[in-house]
Amino acid sequence: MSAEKCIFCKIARGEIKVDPIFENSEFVSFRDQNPQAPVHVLLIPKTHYETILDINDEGLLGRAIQAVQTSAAKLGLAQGGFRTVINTREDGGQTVYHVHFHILGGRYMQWPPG
Ligand code: DGP
Repeated sequence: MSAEKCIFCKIARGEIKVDPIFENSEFVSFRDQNPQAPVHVLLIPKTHYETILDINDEGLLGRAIQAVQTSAAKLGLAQGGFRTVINTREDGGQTVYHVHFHILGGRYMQWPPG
């Protein structure tokens, strides 16, 4: 999927409007359209990487975790906790090929996931 047509690139460029939970020059987080928990937010880098296997910026994942921390705090999840998930390729259940962190909370998360 090219960055031109990628749905999350369109969100990153502001071509598709979302109500951001957190946004800076590098990341934006917004609510998942198909929530799997009372709180379900996606954090994306604005740069297009299909999967985490394609990330060549070694600092990006650390900065992404900082953006997850800020998003979770804004969502009121920091104290009770939450789950962060990155699905990768087919067996990982990835459907949108632009790297994204799921932030799931508002209920107890079972383990193992399905
Ligand atoms: P994954 O299966 O890990 O690739 O998750 C993709 C998620 O993205 C899925 O939970 C649904 C969500 N999603 C797909 N398209 C859109 C969209 O246009 N807007 C929003 N808010 N979420 C989307």
